Amino acid sequence: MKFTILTLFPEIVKAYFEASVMKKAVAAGIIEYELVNIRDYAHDRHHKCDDEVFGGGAGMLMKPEPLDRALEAAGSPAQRTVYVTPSGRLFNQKMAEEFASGGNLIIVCGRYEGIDQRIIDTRITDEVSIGDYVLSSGEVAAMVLVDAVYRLKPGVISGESLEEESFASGLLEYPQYTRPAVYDTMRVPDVLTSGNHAQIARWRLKASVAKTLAYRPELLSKDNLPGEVDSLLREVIDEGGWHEPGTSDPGRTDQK
Ligand code: 6GU
Repeated sequence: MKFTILTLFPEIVKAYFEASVMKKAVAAGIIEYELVNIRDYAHDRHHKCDDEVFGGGAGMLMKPEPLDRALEAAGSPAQRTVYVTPSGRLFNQKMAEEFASGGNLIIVCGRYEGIDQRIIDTRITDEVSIGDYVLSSGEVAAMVLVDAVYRLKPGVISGESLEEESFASGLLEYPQYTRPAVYDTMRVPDVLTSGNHAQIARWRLKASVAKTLAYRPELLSKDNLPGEVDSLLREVIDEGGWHEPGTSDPGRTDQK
């Protein structure tokens, strides 16, 4: 799968593709990428890419001509072309899965107040926002989108890891612990060191339910949840719910 990123600041995005898990996926040929500097398609003497907004108002907009030429060269709109913008459709795991199972992606990063609507009308297939907050530009949002998508491609991450994580089951992921079993007087819950796999699975599901109830209660009304969720939810509520970070923890042996 190839990601073509159109940006005025390719250097922001470059480091992301050249490190860690992404670097390995590129070396393995699972992922290809191309960073296109939109400014290379601005043909005037000053390589101008922005201009004032018709109708007035603060801020500048990205001009249509350089973007249009850069997108034409990249293969848009025949190829799926995403514009990352706070006024787009809210990104989620389901969209990440859909992008991952589709073809190559072109991603446009906006700067300033955004891009000319005529480019959206003619070249953009998807407008995507990564959340209800405003970023200074699209590069970070583009990296969020790419990251959520590429890790779902076969061979990047183990299938088991993908199945266990938050959202795969419709619930937030349960707490996890590694050695030492007692750290600074805090004990790992006994059940996790018991070797009883049925009890461990139950503890994890219950902890997932408790955490989801505390942080994302709206997720509990979905109808794709594991069958035991209802009864575990009742237990969680009876027992007082989730312990927030920094408050008393059932694994602790003291009250520090
Ligand atoms: Cl995709 N871009 C920008 N600039 N800000 C955002 C966003 C995208 N998603 C949420 N905030």
